[in-house]
Amino acid sequence: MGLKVIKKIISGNQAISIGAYKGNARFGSGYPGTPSSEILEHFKNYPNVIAQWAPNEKAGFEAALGASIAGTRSFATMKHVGLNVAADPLMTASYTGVNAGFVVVTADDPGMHSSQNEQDNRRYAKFAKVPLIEPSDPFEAMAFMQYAFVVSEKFDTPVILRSTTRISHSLGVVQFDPRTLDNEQDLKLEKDFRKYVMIPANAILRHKVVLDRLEKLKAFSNETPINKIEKGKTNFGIITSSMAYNYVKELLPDAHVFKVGFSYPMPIEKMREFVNKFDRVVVVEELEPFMEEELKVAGINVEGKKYFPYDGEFNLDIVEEGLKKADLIREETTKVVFNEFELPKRPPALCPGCPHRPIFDILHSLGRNIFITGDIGCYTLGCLPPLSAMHTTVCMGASISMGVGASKVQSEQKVVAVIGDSTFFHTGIQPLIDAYINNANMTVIILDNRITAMTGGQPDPGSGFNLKGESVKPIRIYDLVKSIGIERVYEVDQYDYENTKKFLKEEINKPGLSVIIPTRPCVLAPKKIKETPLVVVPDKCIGCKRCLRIACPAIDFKDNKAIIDEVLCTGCEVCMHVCPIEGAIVKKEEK
Ligand SMILES: Cc1ncc(C[n+]2csc(CCOP(=O)(O)OP(=O)(O)O)c2C)c(N)n1
Repeated sequence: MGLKVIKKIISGNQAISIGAYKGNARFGSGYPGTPSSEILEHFKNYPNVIAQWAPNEKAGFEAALGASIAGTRSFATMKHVGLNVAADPLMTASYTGVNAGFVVVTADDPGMHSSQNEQDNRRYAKFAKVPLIEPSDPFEAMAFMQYAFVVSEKFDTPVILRSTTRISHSLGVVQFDPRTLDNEQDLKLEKDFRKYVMIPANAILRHKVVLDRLEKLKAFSNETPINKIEKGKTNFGIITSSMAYNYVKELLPDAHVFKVGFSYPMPIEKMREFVNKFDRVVVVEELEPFMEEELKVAGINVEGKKYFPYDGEFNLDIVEEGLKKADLIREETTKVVFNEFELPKRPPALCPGCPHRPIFDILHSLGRNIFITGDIGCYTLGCLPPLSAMHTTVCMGASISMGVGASKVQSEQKVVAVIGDSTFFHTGIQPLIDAYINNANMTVIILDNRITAMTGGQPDPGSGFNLKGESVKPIRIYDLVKSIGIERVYEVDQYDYENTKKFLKEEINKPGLSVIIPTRPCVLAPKKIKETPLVVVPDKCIGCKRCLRIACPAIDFKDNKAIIDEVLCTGCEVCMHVCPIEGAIVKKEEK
C-alpha cells in the first residue's frame, strides 16, 4: 500500500512547521513576533514533539542549541529583530557547530507591517558565516526547512532559514506525504570539550574550522539543487530569490532566471557561468543589495539596486517599475488590479475596554513635566493622539534602561518607564536591576495584562499556562520585583480610575525608584471579557468630548452628544470615570 499524499492550502508558517516535523525535529523553541509566531503554534500539535515559548529569543535559541548538542534535531523561531537578541549565541554557535541538526528560523518584515525596523537578516548569515536558505512560497518553506536540517548536520553548522511576511502569511498549495523521510533516530548527547567549550584556546581552533567549513559550503552552494537555473528565451538574465522570484516570474515569464534558494554562501561560480551567457544580468532582490554586492565583490558584472528601492516591501508594481527602468519590460503587462478604490484608513487603536487605556489617559493628564520612555506591545499605541503619552520606543526592554539614563542626567522631568508584562520578562528585568543598583529616580509601570497581546495572545511566564495549554504556576511580577530589593512596589486596579490617578500622581512625584503594576487582564485573551455595556444619557451629556480623549473605539459623537456602541463596549467604565458630569454615562441596566 502506497503512502497517502496530502495536498493542502496552507500558510508559509504552517509549512515551515511541517518541514520541521518531516525533518525529524523534535524540539522547537522561540519567542513570538510577527510574522513568525504561528510556526511553533502549529508545531506544538504534532505527536512526540516539544514546543515551547521562551522568555526571549536568546533563551529560545540557546534551548534549541542545547537540544541539538543533546542529540535531538531542533529549531528556534523568531522575527527578524529577535535575531538581534539571539545574535550573541548565534555568533558563537557558528564556532561550536551542532550535533543533531539545528535551524534558526528568522521571519523578516519588509515593509514593517508590524515591526520597528526592516533589517535584512541575510546579513546575519554572512556575519556569522553560517548557511542561509530562503524559500519563495509555502511549498518551498516546507521542503527547504526539512532540507535545512540535512545541511546543518552535513556541515556541522547552525543553518538560518529566512522567511518574510509575504511568505510566512501567504497561502499556497503544499503537497506532502505525512511522514516519509528523515525518520531517523535521535543522535547521542555529545560531550566534546574542544568543540563546545568556547574558551579562547578552543575558539581559536574552532574559528579555523568555521573558515574551512565556509569554503566547503561555497562549493556546495554551486551544487545544491535549490540554486537553480530556469531557462528562458531572453537575451538577458535575472538573478532573484525569496518573494521577488514570484514577481519576476509573473512579469517576465520568458526570462532566463537564476533562482537562489541557498543564498549564503552564494553559488558564485555557477552564477559567473550564468552571467557570462548574457548581455546583461539584473539582480532583483528586496531590501538590501545582498546578492548584488557579493557578485560585484567577485568581479561579476551585474546591475540591480539602481532600478529598485532599498526600502519597503516589493509588490508587482514596484518590480514592474524597476524592470521598466532597466528596460527589460517595454509594453504594459496584464495584471489583476486589486485596489481599484481607495480603502478607508483604519488607524490602529487600543481595543474597547483595554486596560492600558486608563493608564495613558492618566499619564497624559499629569502634564508636561514627565518624560515617558515606552516599550513595544499593544501599549505602544499610547503614543498616538489623543492619549499622546509616550516619548520613546526603540526596542523591547528599552523603556526602563533608557529611563535610567534620562533620569540620571537631568532632574527637570520626572521619568516614567512603561512596559508590558511579556516585554518585562523578555528584556525588562535586567534594566530594572540597572535602575535599582544605580539609584535611578524614576517610576516604572509594568502593565501586567498577563498575556502577550500584541502578537496574538501567546502566554508569557505570568500567564499561568504554556504553549501547549498546560497549566504552570505563574510568576507574579510583584514578587519578582520585590525579590530584587525594590521597596516601593505596588499593584493597582486601573479600572478604579480616580484612585489610580491619585496614586500615580503621588508616586511619580516622590523621589527615588518605584514600581507600579496595573493588574487588569487583557480583554481579549485568554478569555474575552464582556460586562454590562455603558450608555450615554443624552439629556445629561453636555457634549464636552472628554470621553473621546480616551480614544475608545466604542465611543462616537453625533448631534453634539457622545454615543456608545453597546456591541463594542466591554463595560470597563473608564469613560464613566473621566466624564465630568455625574450620571451622564451609566451602566445600561441603570438607565
Ligand atoms: C526582539 C523582539 N521580539 C519580538 C517582538 C514582537 N513583539 C512586539 S511587542 C511584543 C510583546 C508584547 O507583549 P506585552 O509586553 O505583554 O504587551 P501587550 O501587547 O500585551 O500589551 C512582542 C512579542 C519584537 N518587536 N521584538
